[in-house]
Amino acid sequence: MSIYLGFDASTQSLTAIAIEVTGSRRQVLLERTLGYDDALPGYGTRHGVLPNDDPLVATSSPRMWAEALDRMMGEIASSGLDLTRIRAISGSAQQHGSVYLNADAAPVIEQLDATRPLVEQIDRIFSRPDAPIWMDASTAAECAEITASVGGAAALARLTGSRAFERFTGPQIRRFARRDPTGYARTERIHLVSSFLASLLAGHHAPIDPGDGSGMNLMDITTRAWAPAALDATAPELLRRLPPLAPSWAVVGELAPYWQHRYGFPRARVIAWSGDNPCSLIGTGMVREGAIAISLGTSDTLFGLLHTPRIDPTGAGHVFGAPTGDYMSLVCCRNGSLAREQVRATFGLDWAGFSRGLRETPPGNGGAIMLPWFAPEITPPVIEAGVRRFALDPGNAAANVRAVVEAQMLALALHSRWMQVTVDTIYATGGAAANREILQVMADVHNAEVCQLAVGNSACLGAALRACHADRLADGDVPAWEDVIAGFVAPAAETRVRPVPAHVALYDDLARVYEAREAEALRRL
Ligand code: ADP
Ligand code: XUL
Repeated sequence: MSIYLGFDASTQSLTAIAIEVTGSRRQVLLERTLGYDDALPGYGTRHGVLPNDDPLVATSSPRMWAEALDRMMGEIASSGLDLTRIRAISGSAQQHGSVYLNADAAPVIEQLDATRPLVEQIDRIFSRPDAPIWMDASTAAECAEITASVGGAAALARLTGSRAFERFTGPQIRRFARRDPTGYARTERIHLVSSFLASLLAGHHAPIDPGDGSGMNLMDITTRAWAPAALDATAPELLRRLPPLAPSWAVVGELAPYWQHRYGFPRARVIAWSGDNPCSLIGTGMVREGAIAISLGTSDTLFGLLHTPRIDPTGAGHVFGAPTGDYMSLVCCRNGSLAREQVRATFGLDWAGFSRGLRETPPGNGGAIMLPWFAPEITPPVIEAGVRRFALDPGNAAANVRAVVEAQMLALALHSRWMQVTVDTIYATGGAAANREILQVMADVHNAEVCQLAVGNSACLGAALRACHADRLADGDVPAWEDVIAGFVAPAAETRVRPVPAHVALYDDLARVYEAREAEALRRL
């Protein structure tokens, strides 16, 4: 029996999934989540983000992520799972966030003392105490400078797969190098969240995979190598500070002695970690072109696999590397779960009450529309937050519930048109995919059946499946992705939500109105 372990270090929590793969016998053996705010309150995060007076700034704590990993490994060790059967471990992490390490990092993580907690030992390895994360919107100036330096937004998108985005790692590095030149000078290695956590597991600096590397505005999307023009436009002597790029199935090394001696883990293979969306691509079974998945996590994302890169001419979407070696298209809206939660909190509702609001209001909301920019938005780009309401009574709970969900689904549909995929089925994942009323709006807006998956945390499952794939490859087998995901990535048939033709027609019209409202609001910004 072989066991594979996957982690997902997402914005708000760390999840672990252990899967068993023995021939056709495939099952999830363990699934655990640790929410940062509640499990590690000493860091003072809210929804996984450190408090900051500037609404454009969003950072988190790399120490907290490390402590969460240490604690989760301890929990897995005492869960009764047969650790000796673990063959490989991989992970998924929120994308774009960056961790800045000094010259002490390499020797410290190589010689971790198994008698002391991890977090006590890594205190002095950071050249910057916090890590900017994907919710940060403070780098507009750096984006403009990088764009100008590489010859414009279209040129940067052709080179790296995306125009410059505030949350992408390159603009974040530029801001750090400029605001804290001493800290930058002391920085020996800049990791993504994914490669940082992989490094802690392996006991040495891990590489970055093309799935997460393409979220930096630094990687040549076609050659999957660092792009010199982008590096030069970003910060001095950047190349030597970046980890190498390696395929998503690269074996980083063996689990470091710390984990073996402290918790009794075996010398399992550590496989390169990737971003949560690339991992979700695997965990939702999007291993063929022509299907899409929508993840309703902290961010709302829509993505699908591409065999050849296709750049969004409107500049809203991204092309990333896929962990299969192909590409993936992606649209990301920041005002996802936290916007839904804000409406819920305003009216004192629980999720049942939120769903009731959707059931009690007609599709189309009687013409009421919301532009749900509770926080700065990524798609479409809105730096100054502010919710807009059109014919929508701000005091009407049910109408506001419907308005936020309809707006989110219409925005995802509108800004994914460039992908040119006609879908008949959408796989829904992420925390809010548990909500059937939300999925009904998704089905009606996209005119597609919506399925939930048996394993809800597709990013974490995708990481475990990638560990299995890479382990088999390293043994000389060349497994087909369909075979890797078989038995795990199955739509739960009873959860299928079908579009209602009358609602589809209505949303067709509403989409045009929404598009016009959005365009008008963007013009006024
Ligand atoms: P992430 O992986 O980005 O941390 P998750 O995919 O775990 O996020 O989703 C967490 C979110 O799921 C919570 O912030 C919450 O708003 C949302 N959620 C959980 N249950 C429901 C529900 N029944 N209806 C709508 N949203 C829900
Ligand atoms: C994708 C993005 C988010 C984060 C957090 O580009 O910014 O989806 O990966 O989940």
